[in-house]
This record gives sequence, structure tokens and C-alpha cells, in this order.
Amino acid sequence: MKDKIKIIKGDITKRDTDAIVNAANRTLLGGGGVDGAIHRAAGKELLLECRTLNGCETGSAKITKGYNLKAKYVIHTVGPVWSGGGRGEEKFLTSCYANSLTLAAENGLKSISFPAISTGVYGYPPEKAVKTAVAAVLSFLKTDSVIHTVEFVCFDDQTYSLYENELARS
Ligand code: AR6
Repeated sequence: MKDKIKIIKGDITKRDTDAIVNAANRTLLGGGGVDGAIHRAAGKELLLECRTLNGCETGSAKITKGYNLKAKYVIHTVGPVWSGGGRGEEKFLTSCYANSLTLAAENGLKSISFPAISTGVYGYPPEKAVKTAVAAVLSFLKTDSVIHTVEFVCFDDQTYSLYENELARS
């Protein structure tokens, strides 16, 4: 399964996988960080489609087209806001990865790129988030036969090393 996982340094809006995942908020109407970058790169039509979705619960995922992106689809998921770890943050973050992957497979998508969900504005400690992300993806790939590539796209060197170490250990 590990051979299906790639760690990439860079900007997720440039990836040409079938879907890129957006670390959105519950309104799905855009924001800062990776969400803002995806909306800028995809163009205004993305917001128009998002307005029809009636938001998204924490841990769930919804799919739209990718418009001006190289990726054909965007999967929007809402990570948990970190508030010390006692409010089900790990369970919600696991659901973000599992539900995004399930949605991708249901739509016959073979490749998908994830940002480090919740580790920016939402304050999730990166070391913990990376452990949860890798575990959730490996667990999904154990039983899935649709998806052949899962990318973890890292915006900074620290996140990149965390993924490298975690994957080596898993
Ligand atoms: N490509 C890849 N990764 C990126 C990019 C990019 N272009 N830009 C930022 N990152 P964040 P969250 C990394 O804050 O913590 C928004 O306002 C970033 O360095 O984007 O889930 C939403 O609307 C970090 O490692 O998402 C929500 O309100 C990671 O992406 C809220 O932020 C996630 O950081 C969601 O917060």
C-alpha cells in the first residue's frame, strides 16, 4: 500500500491528480489558506457550485468540478478546529481522510492529492495530524482497489519531513 503514497513539496493547486482536496470550512464558501488558493486558481465558477451544496459538516466531504484547475475535481472536507485533543479532533480528522477517499473511489477517481488538513488556521499540531493522516490513508488503501495514487502535498519543509518520517515508520 505504501507504494501508492507520494509526498510532494509544493502548491496543491498545481497538481494534476484526478482530485485535489480542499481544507474548507463548514460554509464551503471560501476562506484563507489552501481554501483561498484553490478558489483563486479554480475561478469564480467553483464558488457558484459551492453555493448549491448547503455547507458541509466537520469530518464530512463533498465533491465539485475543478474548473480552471488541472485536477478535474475538488473534494471539499472540513477538518476539526484543534482545542486540546479532547473534543474528538482525531476522530474527525480521520473521517476527513476516509470520507474524501470514499467519495473519490465512488466517483471512479484514481488519484487524489491532500493538503495537511487542519494544520494551518485550525491549529492542529502537525506531528499529530500527520500520524492520523497516514494511518487513515493506509487503512483505506488496505481494502480499496480503485485509487492508485494518494499524494500528501506539503507547503513547507517541516511538514514534508514529518510525512517522510511517519511513512518510514508505518
Ligand atoms: N498548497 C498546499 N498546502 C497549502 C497551500 C497550498 N497552496 N496553502 C496552504 N497550505 P489551512 P486548515 C497548507 O489554514 O488549518 C481556511 O480559511 C498550510 O501550510 O489552509 O484546515 C478555511 O476556509 C497548512 O499546512 O487549513 C477554513 O476556515 C495546510 O495547508 C480554515 O482555513 C492547512 O492550512 C481551515 O483551516
